[in-house]
Amino acid sequence: MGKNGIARRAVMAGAAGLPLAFVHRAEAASLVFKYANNLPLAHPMNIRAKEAAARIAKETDGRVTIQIFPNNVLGGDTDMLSQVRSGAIQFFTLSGLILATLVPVASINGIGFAFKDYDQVWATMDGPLGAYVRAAIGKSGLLAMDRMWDNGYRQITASTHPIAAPADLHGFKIRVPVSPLWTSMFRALGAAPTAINFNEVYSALQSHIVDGEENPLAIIATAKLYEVQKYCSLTNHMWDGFWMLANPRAWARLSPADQAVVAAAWNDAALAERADVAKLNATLQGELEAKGMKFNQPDPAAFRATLREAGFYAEWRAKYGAEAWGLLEKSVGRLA
Ligand code: X2X
Repeated sequence: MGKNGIARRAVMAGAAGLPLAFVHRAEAASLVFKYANNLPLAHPMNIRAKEAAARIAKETDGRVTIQIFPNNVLGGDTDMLSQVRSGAIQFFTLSGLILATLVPVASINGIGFAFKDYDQVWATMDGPLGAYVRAAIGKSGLLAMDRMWDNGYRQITASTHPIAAPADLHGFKIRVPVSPLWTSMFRALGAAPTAINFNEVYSALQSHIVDGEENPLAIIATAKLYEVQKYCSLTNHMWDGFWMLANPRAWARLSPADQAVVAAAWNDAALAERADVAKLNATLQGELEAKGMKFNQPDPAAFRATLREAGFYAEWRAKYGAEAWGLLEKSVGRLA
């Protein structure tokens, strides 16, 4: 009998007889969870996630191993959303706006020009509106950790011209992420948006399938979008953040104590990442200018007025419903 035969017999005997050593090993075996995301390794999200993974391994005595799959190596966002729902991946950070393809209210933080500053953002998303959205995510069959991770205030980049006023957006071929809110907002501003997952953005810009896109400075820098974009207009047109999503069946395989360790590690990492991104966004303009990007700072009032006149706020208030909209306005003041 060859080596394979012996190995097969050993496995079968183990399964049937369950000798003590075998059971012991099985109990000690680490649960290996995949965490996937859409951002480059250099982005603070991946830096802090790596630290969290090390903390989780240490504080669970090796019972939980997190493998990180950055930079869309497991697919685009809409694909990874299917994977975390099916359990093919166990953790996934996703923009609330894209998650809205499954949980409609999750895009509410992206309403145009809603948040005056970061203090207002975090008071809202760590407060009642965040809890409301998390509950909706829970009902949809996914689990969201308490703390959102910062993506940031979004800015418009272009290869063709700076965006200084709403008229500069007329007919502008702009990539937006896959999300009804994004498409609706840029249509209301008069642009011609195309929904494209982030893993295809660089090449779409390079080949001029679109002339522009919009993202926070930390992404424009770490994903090297400055290589294929000339202008950056500091529109701050919406705030975007990521929910750390877990597959609930995978989560249920953890003991309550290990769940607490994993949740604390992800939530603390989110807080550290928020500070990193805020710092980066304050300093990156100079770096991007040195790489050749031209910056301008438009007055947001005209963009807001265009959205209002197009019925954008009224339309989305009706979509989200009075309760969610009320929670948002309680934090940020009247929008429509
Ligand atoms: O797709 C984008 O533009 C990104 C990376 O900002 C999001 O995750 C929404």
